[in-house]
Amino acid sequence: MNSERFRNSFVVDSFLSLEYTYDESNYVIIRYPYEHTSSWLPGSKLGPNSIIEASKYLDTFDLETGDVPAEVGIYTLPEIEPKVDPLEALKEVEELVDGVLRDNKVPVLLGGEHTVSIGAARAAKRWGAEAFISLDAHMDFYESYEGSNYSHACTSKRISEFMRVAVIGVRTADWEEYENSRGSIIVLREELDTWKDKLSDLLGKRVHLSVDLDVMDPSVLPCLGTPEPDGLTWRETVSTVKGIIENFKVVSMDFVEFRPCPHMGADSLAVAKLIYKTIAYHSRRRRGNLGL
Ligand SMILES: [Mn+2]
Repeated sequence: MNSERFRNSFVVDSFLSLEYTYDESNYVIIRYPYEHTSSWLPGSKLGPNSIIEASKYLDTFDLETGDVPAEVGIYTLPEIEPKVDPLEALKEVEELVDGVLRDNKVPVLLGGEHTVSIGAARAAKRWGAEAFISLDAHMDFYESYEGSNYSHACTSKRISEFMRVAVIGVRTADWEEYENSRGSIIVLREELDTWKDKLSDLLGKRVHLSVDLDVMDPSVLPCLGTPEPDGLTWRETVSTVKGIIENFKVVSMDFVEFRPCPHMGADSLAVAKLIYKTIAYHSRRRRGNLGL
């Protein structure tokens, strides 16, 4: 579907300003700035374009891997105006992610709020993903929140109804969430070093990776929608993502809940760099024929 819609087009307003066509690319950035249930500080709808803008100032050479990961081809889909109704929005996200997977490419979804991950996880499941691995300060295990079953605070709960869920980096929860998370894997922030043990029965499986950027400490990303102290450092976040890429078959991924600070570039650049590093690790594993 996507290849027909976007064949031979390229987007100047693209990640790293790359001009690969859709057909030439192995990774596809999907911007879906859905934001309708933010409970505290709004602005995550501004996240995707702020990330794209900052990405233009990244070096394409990756010092750590010695690669130019951009050479795998990264295509940025034209901007999409999200649907207002959550069910319609999730359906649209599911179709977009599914279309990219059908074309044998890796979807990289940029939210918007965490709700969009539900659509991505549904599509990933169609392509064999058995688990949803989320990095998040919050459990997102509410049955319903502020009158909505599709609030950002219900994401893990909704997904747990059709797929295994693991949330890494948790440092706050309501009692209801704590109860609802029984049967899922929760790795508290202070247990970060043990995440691989806690996820041991899922190792090697096909998964969807979701990064709620509030997993990071507010000193790194100060303007999050729902900031929470004692977060992961930049280095802890990158190394955890790297570990997940190396120990699972990540079929699709998303980066959500980033709310850029006005007049600040460091935060958007940090997120853009995290995404680029993730693609670097993933493409290296993919090239190594490790079954992705
Ligand atoms: Mn969160």
